[in-house]
Amino acid sequence: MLARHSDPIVAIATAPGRGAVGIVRVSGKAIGALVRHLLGKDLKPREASYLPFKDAKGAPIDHGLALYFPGPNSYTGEDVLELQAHGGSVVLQLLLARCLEAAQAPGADGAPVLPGLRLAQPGEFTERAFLNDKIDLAQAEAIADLIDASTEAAARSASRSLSGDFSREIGELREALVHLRMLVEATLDFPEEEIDFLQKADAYGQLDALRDQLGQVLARTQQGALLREGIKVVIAGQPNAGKSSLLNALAGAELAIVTPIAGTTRDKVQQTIQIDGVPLHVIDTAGLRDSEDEVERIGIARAWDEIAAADAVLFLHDLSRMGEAGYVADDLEIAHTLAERIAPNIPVIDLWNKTDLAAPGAQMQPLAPLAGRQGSEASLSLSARTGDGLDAVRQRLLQVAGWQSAAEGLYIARARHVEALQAVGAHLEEAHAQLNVPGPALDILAEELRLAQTALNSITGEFTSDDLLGVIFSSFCIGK
Ligand SMILES: Nc1nc2c(ncn2[C@@H]2O[C@H](COP(=O)(O)OP(=O)(O)OP(=O)(O)O)[C@@H](O)[C@H]2O)c(=O)[nH]1
Ligand SMILES: [Mg+2]
Repeated sequence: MLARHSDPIVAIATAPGRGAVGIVRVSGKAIGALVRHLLGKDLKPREASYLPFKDAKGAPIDHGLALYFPGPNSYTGEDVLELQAHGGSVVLQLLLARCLEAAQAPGADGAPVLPGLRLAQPGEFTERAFLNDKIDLAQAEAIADLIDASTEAAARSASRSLSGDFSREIGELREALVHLRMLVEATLDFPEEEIDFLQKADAYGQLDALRDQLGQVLARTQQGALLREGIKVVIAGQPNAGKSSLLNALAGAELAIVTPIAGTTRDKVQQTIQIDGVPLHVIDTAGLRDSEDEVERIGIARAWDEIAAADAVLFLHDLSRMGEAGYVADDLEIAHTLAERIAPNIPVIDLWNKTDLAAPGAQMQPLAPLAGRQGSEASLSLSARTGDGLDAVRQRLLQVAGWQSAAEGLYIARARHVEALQAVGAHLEEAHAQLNVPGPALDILAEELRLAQTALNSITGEFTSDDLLGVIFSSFCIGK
């Protein structure tokens, strides 16, 4: 543990601004002396006391409630003091300064009351809770996700992860893995009985069951990560196809400028929308064409950059112009470039816009260079102007994002968790391959299983590097 992990810390725990109540929170290994110095008496554990909060000269800064939670029965696992005052920024700043000052004041023995008390860094209270085994790393992340949740589905799922649903599934996987490792390690010690022993103990069946179980957890974790992180959807197509109109229709607001002038959009316009609680980061881009205009050319280059980084592309066509040979040829050229520039696993959804203007029987054929790609299965038509067909677009987006349904019992997860589970899967596949050749190399098998466990452990934070902890906790708000 680093030295900074043992300093006593203090912070304003409530959001900045005006509020009925504001909280200053202190955490440290032994803060009883600070409590006495600040409040003039000892506090009963976990009982609210209504008191004046006085400055160094004895004049009250405010009156409020003080709560004392001696460790380990506290949020951080250390002694925690909470001062609940009125929620004004000046009052809380004064209280915070008073705590820091009181900590430096000489106590009965002449030494400072609470040496080393300092302002907490973002997430440091929760980091303490993790380091003191109050919660694991996945639960700590769920606290941040609960605070950041922007939809009911995200909040409920974060709450489930926080209460340990996700960690429990990881724990069950770990148990099964440890059991299998014990078998293999034991066999290593008695090589003459090797294969027989593994067969009798059904190591094969255990590994298969473990792979199945991992597959299910991975599928649920991917749903949880989708709920938290969403996907990036780029709207692309020729000028005037109605890209900006589509963004506005999806967002339900006039975000991007719409005009009949081809080349209206230059810079990208981005908006996060929610469909079924899944966040979709939708980006409207400049219409794709050969242009002499310097500004438009830069806009088009940016559009291609966005397309290259998309998780899904909405390729918009103008139904009212499908009769123009030149228009169709240009669409085909864009389709060729799209097929070249984006990975084959990125879905491209063809959308035929302006159904309200379309000639009856207008062509809606998927473009050949993109045929066979996910998203191109069936054509979709809509009118960004009237909103006709928009729901089907939303459903198709959810489908290509891989969203199953707003199933009950979903827990929130992060891309980091998905990657860790995929690494576990890769090691289990290696182990499976080893076990299924004649005369398996048991030491390689054992090593693959060990690596699988290391990857699994990184989710809940056993043996996680300090760098990773820094990244995770620095994204919290101060005072949490
Ligand atoms: N009738 C009809 N007109 C539409 C529809 N969608 C867009 N338009 C019109 O088409 C014109 C171009 O729309 P935009 O949304 O600006 O098109 P864009 O693809 O963003 O164009 P650029 O920004 O120039 O690339 C505007 O006059 C829109 O009102 C539709 O579904 N029906
Ligand atoms: Mg536009």
